[in-house]
Amino acid sequence: MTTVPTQPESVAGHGHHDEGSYLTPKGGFITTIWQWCTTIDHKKIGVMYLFAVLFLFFIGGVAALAVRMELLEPVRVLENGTVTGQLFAPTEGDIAGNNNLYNRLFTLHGAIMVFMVIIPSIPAALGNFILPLMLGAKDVAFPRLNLLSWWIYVAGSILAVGSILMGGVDTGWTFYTPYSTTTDGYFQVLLMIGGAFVLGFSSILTGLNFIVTTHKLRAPGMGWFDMPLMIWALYATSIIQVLATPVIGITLLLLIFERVFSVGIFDPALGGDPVLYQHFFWFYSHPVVYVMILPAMGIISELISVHSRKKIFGYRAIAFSSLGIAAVAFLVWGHHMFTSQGELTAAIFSALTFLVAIPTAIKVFNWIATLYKGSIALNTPMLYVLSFLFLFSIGGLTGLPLGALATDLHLHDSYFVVAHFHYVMMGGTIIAFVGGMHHWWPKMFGRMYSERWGMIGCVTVFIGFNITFFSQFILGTQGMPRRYASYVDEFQLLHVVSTIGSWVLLLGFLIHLFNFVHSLVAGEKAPADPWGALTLEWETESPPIEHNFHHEPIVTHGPYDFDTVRPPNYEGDFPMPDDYQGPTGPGSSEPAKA
Ligand code: HEM
Ligand SMILES: [Cu+2]
Repeated sequence: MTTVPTQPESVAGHGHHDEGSYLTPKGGFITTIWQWCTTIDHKKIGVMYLFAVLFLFFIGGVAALAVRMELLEPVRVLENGTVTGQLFAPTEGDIAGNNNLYNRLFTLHGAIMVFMVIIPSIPAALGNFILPLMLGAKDVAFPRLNLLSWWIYVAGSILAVGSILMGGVDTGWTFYTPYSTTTDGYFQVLLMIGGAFVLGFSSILTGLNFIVTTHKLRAPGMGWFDMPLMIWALYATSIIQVLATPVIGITLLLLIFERVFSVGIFDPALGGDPVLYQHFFWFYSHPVVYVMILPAMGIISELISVHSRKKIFGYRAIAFSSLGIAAVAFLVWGHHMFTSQGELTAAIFSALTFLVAIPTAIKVFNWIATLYKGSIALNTPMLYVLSFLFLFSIGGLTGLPLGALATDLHLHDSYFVVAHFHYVMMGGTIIAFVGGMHHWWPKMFGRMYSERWGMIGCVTVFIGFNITFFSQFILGTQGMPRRYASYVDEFQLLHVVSTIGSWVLLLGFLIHLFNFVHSLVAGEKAPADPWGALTLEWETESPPIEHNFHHEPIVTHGPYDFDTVRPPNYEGDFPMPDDYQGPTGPGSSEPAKA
């Protein structure tokens, strides 16, 4: 297994290496809290996002577990009149009440996971921490704006969670009209939509900040093609955030106007058009699925190269395919509405949808080519990379039958769609996020986690995930519709399987939670560069000092030049296969055999 040495004093710079760390409190408890709340340090803002995202992931997860519990048994009315299989009935046998609460729970789950967890998880939490460090910068371009983004995120989340406390919303995370303008729960819907509206600004401002930071604050010597691929991915993501998010902002505003002032925009009863809402919504929400997946792909590019100690295969192809995905993302929104548009339109959207496969496949093939003959480390980040490759491929490939008109007519609004988007959003984004958390954890908190428990957690999550969601592909093809609290008896077996899977998933995440908490309390001190990585964030100590670097770093090599450059701060000894040709760490006199 990997042995990790403690940090040498020379790297720490100032004797004891906690000194000057951005985490060191400067004052009493209250002062420290206040300093965190008003900090313009991108690292602290990233850490605050991280904990907020994890907290909301917990709330959204509890809702998901409740939804799965309800589906353990179909609602049955027995001959003597008793009703079985309802988890949420407010009074015995109240089927409508049961379904009502069920609708609220899956809406809560979807809205929290999409708007408050997956969208900010990688860019706002990890990205905020990593982006300036990777660029060799002291901070983002607009640190105060960054603090504002954070507080806007908090405000939006409070509005949305407030709507839940007031009784919740039953529209689904897509807020489709005319239902969302007519359903009861006037204030709850307004609060939830208002929350999503406010959250959008946080997203836009973070995107803007990252774009300017990438243009202006790269370390001397770092040209565009010397940037780590994570930066390319965050850059492409930011472009989508800036361009697409205003559309959802305006759409939600129109929805609020319609609800409050009865302006006829989407409601046919008022002279509006409900399909117009779907166009607006997906014009944002399709590009946004790439806001979710592009940064995940950035993480995979970093992790796969570092943990197989191999130069990334096809650097430019990966960088440009990020931009390609960002461009195509804006042309395919109509594939969410094949059943509510004309045939020619649908055929055009279908054809455009298949274009996405090209840049996506380019990335997957490049990653696999990177692994080929690499010195693959068996550790938690690498296990997450492999999980991602497997799960995301299934997710992406099942997008094809959904993008093809003939098959989508059958699969639309079925559990197949639910399984598809969980494979891409959770199997893709969340898996990469958790993998990235392990990779950068030592940098963020200066402590190592237990590699063994990390791997056990990863395997548990992987197994639980597939049990939970693969069964849903089958359910969908058999005709199980999404968003129903009950079903015909034939579907029960697969629903039971899926629910059991959700418990295994829970176990996996709990293992990670305990591992991280244990690391914070008693973890081994992390060295500056525990993995032998070459990007700039590993050149400062772990955790970084307040201003990131003692001296402005100067870039003299590419981010993945493992065949020619020895990571300067790397002291460890990875197990290498016999034919490994790269560096073996500093101090080795043997020249790299390229
Ligand atoms: C890689 C190629 C992909 C293709 C071809 C594709 C295609 C599709 C299609 C056609 C639908 C609509 C299905 C229907 O409702 O009948 C769909 C739904 C969906 N996809 Fe994908 N997809 C891809 C990747 C992704 C990725 C990367 C994500 C997110 C990270 C994603 C997230 C979603 C979501 C959230 C929905 C359902 C939204 C809803 O109705 O609630 N997809 N996909
Ligand atoms: Cu889409």
